Amino acid sequence: MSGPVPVANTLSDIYPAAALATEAPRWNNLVTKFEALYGHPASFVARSPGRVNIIGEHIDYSLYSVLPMAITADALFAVAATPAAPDAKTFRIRIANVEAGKFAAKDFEVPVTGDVDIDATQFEWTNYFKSGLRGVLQLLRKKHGKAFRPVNMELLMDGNVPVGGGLSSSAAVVSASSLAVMVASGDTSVDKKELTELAIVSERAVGVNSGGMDQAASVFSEQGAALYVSFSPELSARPVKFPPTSPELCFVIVQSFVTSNKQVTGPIHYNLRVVECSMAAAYLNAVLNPAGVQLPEDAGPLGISLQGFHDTFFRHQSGSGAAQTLSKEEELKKLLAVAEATLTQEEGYTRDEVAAALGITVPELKARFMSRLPVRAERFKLRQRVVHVFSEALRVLGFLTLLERPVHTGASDTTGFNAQLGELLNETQASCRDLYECSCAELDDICAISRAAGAYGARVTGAGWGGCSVHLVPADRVASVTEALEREYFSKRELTAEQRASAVVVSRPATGSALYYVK
Ligand code: NG1
Ligand code: MG
Repeated sequence: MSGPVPVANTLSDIYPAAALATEAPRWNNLVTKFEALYGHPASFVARSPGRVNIIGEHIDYSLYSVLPMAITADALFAVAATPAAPDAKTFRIRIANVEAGKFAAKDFEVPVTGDVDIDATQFEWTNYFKSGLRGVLQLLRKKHGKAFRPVNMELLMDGNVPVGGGLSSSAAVVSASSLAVMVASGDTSVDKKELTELAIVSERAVGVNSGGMDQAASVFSEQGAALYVSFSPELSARPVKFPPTSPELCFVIVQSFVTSNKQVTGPIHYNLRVVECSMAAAYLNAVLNPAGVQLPEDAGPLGISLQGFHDTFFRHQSGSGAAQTLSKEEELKKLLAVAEATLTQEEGYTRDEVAAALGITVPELKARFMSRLPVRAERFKLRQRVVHVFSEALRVLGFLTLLERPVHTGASDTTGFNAQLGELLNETQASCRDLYECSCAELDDICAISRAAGAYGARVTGAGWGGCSVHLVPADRVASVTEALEREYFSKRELTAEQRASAVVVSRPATGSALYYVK
């Protein structure tokens, strides 16, 4: 389902009816402020939303399918472009934020043939824009060669995805920035797949070995549907509608207000998990596949993935005569058993042990897995990580099957359909807590409080170690879940009024990236 990013004619092409009362003034403010700031109107607005992941956590970078949905909160860029002088050595970017007090306007020149300077060690609000800009320039130079001339751009941003809360404000900004720069540069029909791939690579350039779920969800999502995103054999996405259920199912997003910043904790959390999964793929390949088999180079952040091992493993199995076609579920179940029998060390594996299994030296191991971004660990818990990945990939398939072939169709939930969806979420939470170790005490508490107050299921969403959680709640229990969280969690923390207001949000699946031409 690729194709160009849609052009919206009215805001109701983008937002659900309930959101229009707040979105219309927000957009008016954006274009009015643009004109006041730059002295002429914007020509278009590029928009990309945040996302919440429903199920499929920490498996995108192992190239297993995931099921996120876009939320209404988004990043908007109002844009005007003018051609740079034909002999100009640089072009000029002026960028500002509607929250001028919080984010200072920036004005910078970029060499027409050179690169965009980004200091990833500095927290600078324009870094994500710059990473999008850099990615687009590289792409357009590759596409059009010398014929490509960058343009001067004026931009005004308005973003309302909470930052650092697990809702992917970063992917929203990078996707919207990339879209803005593409269109400003004259590529007005932007292919969704191209935009997603661009945003994935651009975001990796600012210090996180991320998978591609956030950008795919931000770009491809459709209103009223979750998005089934696959990364292998190539990036693809399709909307999956939620069947009508009674009671109606609500997605409730709850903030823990525990901040976990990947730029800071990457070496012991996120980036370390990416390294562990890639090492596990290499380890399983070395131990289980015939001697000499190399894992294929793929779109995983470190170039090999558990999905790559998965494919080679079954290719060699069927090659050995035991040809038998297994469903995806059966393959994953088999891999789960094989991995548990192979990776027996609960305490983890040292560098020496992994290197020995791969038949390489420790310096070679470091160069291959730990040179791109630093990680800190004495032991790599390959068994726990792999068991999480294979079982989580199975849960995604289970969830998808439930949605696409719901047993329940009647007016009341007699078959326990909602409860089955919820149970899968709860299993994910247990796996994230015990095997992947990406939850935290506060998130565990939040999930327990919510379930006790009537949620079908609750779990950490996004990278974890803080941030957000997602809850599947029957409409008639949203109030009691909210009250319980207020009483047992939020009232015990010191929160600002702004934090209180965003602590619990009921979210409906929203639209992905869009363009709007200012009339
Ligand atoms: P967050 O931190 O919620 O944006 C991150 C990754 C995803 C995915 C999830 C875990 C980035 C930009 N995104 O999401 O690709 O791996 O963690 O499922 O790092
Ligand atoms: Mg992010």
